[in-house]
Order: sequence, then structure tokens, then C-alpha cells
Amino acid sequence: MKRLLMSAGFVALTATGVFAQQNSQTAIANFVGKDGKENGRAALTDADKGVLIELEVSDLPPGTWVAFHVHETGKCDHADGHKSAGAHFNPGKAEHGFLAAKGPHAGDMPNQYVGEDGKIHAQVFNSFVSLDEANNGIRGRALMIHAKADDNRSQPSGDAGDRLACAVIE
Ligand SMILES: [Cu+2]
Repeated sequence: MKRLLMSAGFVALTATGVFAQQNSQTAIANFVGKDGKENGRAALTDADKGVLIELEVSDLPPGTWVAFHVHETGKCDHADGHKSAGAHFNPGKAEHGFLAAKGPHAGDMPNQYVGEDGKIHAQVFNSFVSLDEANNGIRGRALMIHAKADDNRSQPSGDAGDRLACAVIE
């Protein structure tokens, strides 16, 4: 009898999971490093009030805080140091930075910590954007990880340094 109940519970959970997937928009993004090699991935899920971003990225500077942003152009060209991805996504024409008087950009997100193994594992919720809405959709744009921490104030991009990993959201 106990076994039967557990099976029923499992079926119910599975059904809920499938249902949830069918009712929310998702996207993926594969990170490309400075050398052009794939070095991570992200899964994005649209929600009522933002987008949940789950990421795993490797080959980053160990034991360092690094900036994490949405950039406006979905083009990751390692040959030009990922400059191809353009500036931060900023549909509201705000200033850069959580601590700036007229900030932040919609594409601003908190710094992430790289472990001693050179990897980031994180979940970030960005409440300024959506996946597919016309005014603030980020599908077709790019996620970016930098070499240094974002100081949350400097214009136009927080003095975050080189672009170490870039991923087109698709
Ligand atoms: Cu950036």
C-alpha cells in the first residue's frame, strides 16, 4: 500500500512538471569563451515579472567576482573580444549601475563569484526584462561575463573589463 501511494505521488509530480513547462516560455544560451571554445550554458525561463536565468560557466579567473550583464546584440564574435555584442541592453535609456542615481540598465545583473575551480553555478532573476515582449525582450540578445566585478556606478559599463564569455539567447 505504501509503495502504491509513492507511485501515485511520483506520477502527480511528473504531470505538474510537464504542465509547468508547457505554460512558460524558455530559451537557452551557450557561452563562448575568448578563445572561441564553448565554456558554459544558461537556461532561461520567462515568468510574470521577469526572467529566471540558471547558468554554469567554466574557464574563468578562480576566486574572483565578475560582472554579468545582458548585452543588446546577439552576436558573440571571440575574434573581436565579443565587442560584437554591443553595449548593455538598455531600453529605458537609464544610467548604468544598481547604485547610479538614474540606473540601472535593464541588462544590469549582480556580480557572480567564480569558485576556485574557475566555475560559476548560479540562478539569477532579472525583473527588468522578459523573454519575448516587444519593449524589453531579451531573446536574440546576449548574456556576457566579464573579467572583473561591476562597480555598479561607473558609466557606461561598471569598469568590468574584458568580455570573457558571451552567449546568444535563443
Ligand atoms: Cu557586460
